[in-house]
Amino acid sequence: MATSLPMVISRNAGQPALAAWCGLPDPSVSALLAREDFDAVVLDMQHSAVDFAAAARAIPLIAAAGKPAMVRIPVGDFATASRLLDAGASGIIAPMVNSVADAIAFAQFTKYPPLGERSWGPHGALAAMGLAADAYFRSANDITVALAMIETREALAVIDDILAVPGIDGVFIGPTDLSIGLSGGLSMDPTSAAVESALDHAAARAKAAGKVAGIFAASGARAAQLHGRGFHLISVGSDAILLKAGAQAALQSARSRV
Ligand code: 3PY
Ligand code: MG
Repeated sequence: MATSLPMVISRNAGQPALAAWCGLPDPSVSALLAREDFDAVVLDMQHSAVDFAAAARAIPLIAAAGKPAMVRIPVGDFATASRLLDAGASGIIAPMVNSVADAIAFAQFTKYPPLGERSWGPHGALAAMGLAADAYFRSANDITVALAMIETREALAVIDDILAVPGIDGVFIGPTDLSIGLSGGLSMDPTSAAVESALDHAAARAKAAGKVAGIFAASGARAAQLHGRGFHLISVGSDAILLKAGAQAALQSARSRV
């Protein structure tokens, strides 16, 4: 059976799972990063050119590397969440889940009854997960995760209620949007004091609910700062950030005199 996020989290025994974050649409990019020492790979359909076809091609390549393939969907696009799970995604990250109603709608599309109303048709999931239909049907609600993004003042105010929604497996903090919301639109600073205290609060509430806490980190250094603060899943930069940093480092050494 393919590795699921709950398996990775339990295997890591307290150490956060580190995820690659991919917005470059060619599946070869996420397949390449899946072969590095990341614990999971996230495909971002909210703020990138990754569309459903690109995600559906990337998911089996990530699964073949033994890593859970997670996808961040566009805002409110819960029907696409179902299709991505059918394609073999191990988990869905839904941006801007700002109310209990949003969380319930998200769970409806990502969980089979009795938790939700996901419709049967896992065309790629059986191969990606290495499971027979019956085994996938029986385990899907447990091995695939629905993570609600907490990235507004409204969401933060009802985080306990969002975490309490059956079928919601955890939260994923978007620190940049959160900084915009918490400052009333005055600043964008994902490491502001207000965000720091909000993310500690969010991790503590997820722990109290016995659910997953995830967060986006813009760099390895930021991921290291977040280490040990209660997060089970931390994304590390992005494919574009890593590519740019690699290019800059290579050119710097090529131009340095030895
Ligand atoms: C945010 O920081 O708002 C995010 O959504 C991370 O990608
Ligand atoms: Mg965001």
